[in-house]
Amino acid sequence: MTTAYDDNQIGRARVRDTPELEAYYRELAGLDAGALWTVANDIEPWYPRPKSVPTLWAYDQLRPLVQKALPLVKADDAGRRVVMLTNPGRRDVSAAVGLLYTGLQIMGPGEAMTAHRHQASALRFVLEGSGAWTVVDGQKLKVGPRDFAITPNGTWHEHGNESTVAPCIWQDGLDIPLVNALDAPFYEVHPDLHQVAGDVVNSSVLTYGGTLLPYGAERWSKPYSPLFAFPWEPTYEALLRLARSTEGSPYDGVIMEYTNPLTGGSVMPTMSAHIQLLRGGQATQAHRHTGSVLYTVAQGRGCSVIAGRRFDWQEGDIFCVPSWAWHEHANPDTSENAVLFSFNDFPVMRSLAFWREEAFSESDGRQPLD
Ligand code: 1HN
Repeated sequence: MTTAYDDNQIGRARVRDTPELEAYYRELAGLDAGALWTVANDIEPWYPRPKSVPTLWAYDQLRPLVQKALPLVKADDAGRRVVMLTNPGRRDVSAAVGLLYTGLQIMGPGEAMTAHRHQASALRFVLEGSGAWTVVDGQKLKVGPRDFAITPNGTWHEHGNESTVAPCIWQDGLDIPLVNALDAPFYEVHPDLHQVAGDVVNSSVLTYGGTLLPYGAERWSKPYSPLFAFPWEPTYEALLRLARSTEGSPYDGVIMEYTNPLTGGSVMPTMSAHIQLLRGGQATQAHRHTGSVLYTVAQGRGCSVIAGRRFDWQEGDIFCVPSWAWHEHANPDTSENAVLFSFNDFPVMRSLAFWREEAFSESDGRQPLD
């Protein structure tokens, strides 16, 4: 009898090697060819088998090492002074999970980085420091702790830290491994090394950051959000308001997507981001879906069970959920909300029609290992 996911059945490749076949495979290899049935079950698994493994990067361990980079390398020599987070299964492509890259960038007081642009899209989530600024396509933005900002594909960007005393650390998220996997990377240094920024700081927040749109907004025709920054205070307030009106999702708690205000869609074509609140004492149900997610603990503490492994987290920690991994979150502290920021490749999954999701529904409530 065949069971589900058994490769020893009609419809799957089940050719046994013989000396004759092995000689044949060598002949094919000599012509840069091969027999599909030797790899078919590996390249077409029954369901996603990501190389990425669930991983947590503890901020209290990484922070001193990120700070150590400040005197060790000059920003101008490094380009960007970043400690990247590499998934043990994805070191070959510098991914933190799936085809997503993330890292912690530190800028010393008064530092400024030169401008460049690339095919990859980038996003930032600020972890500490109050002096960070960035110029995205000529627009100066000032960002503080827990603010979220985007640097869409192809936009010139540069940044710095105007504090006179404290460094700034922010998390970068990029789709670089995706762009590289598709052989589509481009990179340019700004011819003048810096952009000429407009006079109005945070102009996109002033223009598009409310619940109303400016007249004529439909003339924006770029494939990304015209709103480049999402300050923390209104974001958290929106989350608390939603929490007053709904129970939220059984899998994600009270969750909101940062969106392009003109379309309601993701802020950039390849990556989207969420903010979610887990109420004190809340434990979500497990589910899984295609698409990779990187979570950053914005506030509070809690734990997640990912593919059968438990990860305890607190503010500043970053952890990943690989595609199709069962996951559930809990905030056991009954007196405090826990808030998770996350970004993902869902727009890619959706636009390519790869999106699938499934609720975990075993009566014993324990996650299987895959
Ligand atoms: C990049 O452009 C930045 O602009 C940060 O701050 C991290 C990682 C890989 C490639 C480009 C930035 C990056 C990056």
